[in-house]
Amino acid sequence: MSNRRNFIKLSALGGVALLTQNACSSEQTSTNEESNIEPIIPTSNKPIVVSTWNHGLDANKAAWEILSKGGSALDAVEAGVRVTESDPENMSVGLGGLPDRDGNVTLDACIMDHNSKCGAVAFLQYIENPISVARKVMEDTPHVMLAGEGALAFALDKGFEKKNLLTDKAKEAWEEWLKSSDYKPVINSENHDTIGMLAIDESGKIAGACTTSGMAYKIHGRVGDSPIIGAGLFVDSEVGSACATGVGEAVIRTAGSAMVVELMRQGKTPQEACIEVVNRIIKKHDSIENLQVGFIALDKYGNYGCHSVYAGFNIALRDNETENLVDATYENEWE
Ligand code: SD4
Repeated sequence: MSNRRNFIKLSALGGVALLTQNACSSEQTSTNEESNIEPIIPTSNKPIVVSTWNHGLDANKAAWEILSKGGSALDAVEAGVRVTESDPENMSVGLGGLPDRDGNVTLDACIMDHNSKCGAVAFLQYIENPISVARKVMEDTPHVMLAGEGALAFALDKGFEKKNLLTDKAKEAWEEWLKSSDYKPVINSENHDTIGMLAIDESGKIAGACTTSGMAYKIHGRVGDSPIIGAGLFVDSEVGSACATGVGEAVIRTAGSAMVVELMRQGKTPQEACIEVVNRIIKKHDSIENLQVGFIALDKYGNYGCHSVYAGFNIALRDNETENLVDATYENEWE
């Protein structure tokens, strides 16, 4: 394992961050074995929104529009990730997402609020904004998840438009892939991926959302972690929230996001909790070749952390002081 990091340095990411445990930064390094992390100081940094990858910057803008006017975290995360879903240039979420190996764009999404209410859709086709369908599942049904054709029928019944989500660019990429049809789903070595978003609003309420087109060229019907409450996303207002990006199978095996939140409940900082779950994932796999997974955690005070198996993961942060990208700490460099 190359470039293993050995300590955490806290650094200032704006005035408020000086007082918090926000431990991700390009200059910061970490491991779960040794750390000099200090106790959490409840700064109540709110409102705040954090989301995965570069595309999180635009998504955060939409979320901030709502948060900065006193709107709810739930509305903010839905509006935020819808931006990424509707961006045809983004090839890993919503419209323009890379298809499965048979050429179908199939989408997974979930949303969760401060009351532990949640909704999800899995293996949904033809709907540009699956996060909004997930919210309808949460609000208009007694259920948590709808999948496949049933989810599509529900969405159409709720007035969502049916449309072709396979853009020319994604189709060309798929046709190129078909030439080899090499079934080796590799994700995350590039700097764009699933969007997971966590927010706290002015009133202190927490919500999260997660949405993806999943692994490119996957087997038709494959569902990842992103629509699974506890895997791709988890919110518990007593503690905080977490979301995941990367190889969904590895996240599901460790109940990743729920585990991050539980570790925070036991007293770990958001950063320590992310590091611990990343290391559990590493430990449980014989090989971590191409096994990128990254977590973001946000505690109820607005302290955040982020950590990944490999370098390259970053998060977008927006609060009253800051609007920027923050590099996650990590365990390994790509070979
Ligand atoms: C999945 N976790 O479907 C999602 C996709 C992702 O990096 O985040 N890819 O497994």
